[in-house]
Amino acid sequence: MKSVFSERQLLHTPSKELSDGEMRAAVELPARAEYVRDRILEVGLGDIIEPSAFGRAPLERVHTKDYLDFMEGFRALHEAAGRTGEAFPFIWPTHGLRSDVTPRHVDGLLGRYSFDAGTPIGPMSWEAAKISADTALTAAKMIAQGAPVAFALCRPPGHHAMTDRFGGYCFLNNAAIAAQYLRDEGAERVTILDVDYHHGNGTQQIFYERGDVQFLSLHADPADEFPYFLGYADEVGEGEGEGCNFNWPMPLGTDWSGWSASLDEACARAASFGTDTLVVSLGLDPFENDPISKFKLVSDDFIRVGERIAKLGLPTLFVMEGGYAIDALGVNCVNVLSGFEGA
Ligand code: OKP
Ligand code: ZN
Repeated sequence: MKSVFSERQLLHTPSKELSDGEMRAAVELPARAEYVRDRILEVGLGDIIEPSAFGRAPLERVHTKDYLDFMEGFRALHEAAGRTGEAFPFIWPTHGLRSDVTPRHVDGLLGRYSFDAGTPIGPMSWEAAKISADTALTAAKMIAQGAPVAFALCRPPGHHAMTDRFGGYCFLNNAAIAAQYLRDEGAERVTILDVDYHHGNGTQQIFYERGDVQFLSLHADPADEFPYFLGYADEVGEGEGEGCNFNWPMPLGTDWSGWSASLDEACARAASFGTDTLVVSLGLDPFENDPISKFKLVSDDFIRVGERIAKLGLPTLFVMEGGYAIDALGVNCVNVLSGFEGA
């Protein structure tokens, strides 16, 4: 299968993040993508194509214009405030504060357009995020033109990004942008299957009232794990989208037996929805040695993930999300893709 990737996605270089009461070394590092790229080349999975530029239109199908304007203008505001490194939001318009005002100061805007303090944003973050979205769109275009499968090596990841807020290391929702693009190019019923360890709150929010894009997510119980405030089993969609959103929160410590049972249920949902095109939000952080996850999948399990998804027999776009066990990331990611191709 073909993959899409650009080295410009490496321009987002977070150094630290707020974790356990300290500033610790960031985990969403450029090297993540390099390990995956190197493994693709090592096993000869297929060509790696440079993304083409799609411009703002496909981003505006998912994100608000004011959010995209903020992201585009962030670097100038950040530098005008005398900063050169990375910034962290630290105040949000929560209950009791006004959410109908847009501050001028960059710190106010950071709060308006984010939902956590765990996502360092630097001068080049927007550039990298834009190219990451272009990577998803370029791979989606291959599917729209008839390819049975394609892999978007996206980084930074996307599934936490909401219509108008960044967070969870995500700025643009690559999978959502790709899914909407596929709809606009003629797919009728798209399913996004999110296998990342963390709930894809952004993707869920974006499509929650949509009956044409189904969202299925397997993840750690949000009562115990980020993003804490979304991803529960009773979130089933609203309005036209009622019955098109399904969550499989699982206990910490879940291994292949529990996880694959949920995957089977999710695959049954994809089939009964009448899905014509599948987008997989491919997080590799359910891995047993992932530094920020408490699931127990082993490297070989990822081959089975690819095989199970292939059984759906659908045109499938894989979009990379999380996964932080850097030295195993290439193997685990390519195991899913090889498992899919070998099935
Ligand atoms: C992004 B993706 C607190 C760290 C909070 C946020 C996790 C974002 C995961 N110690 N981390 O879904 O892999
Ligand atoms: Zn994750």
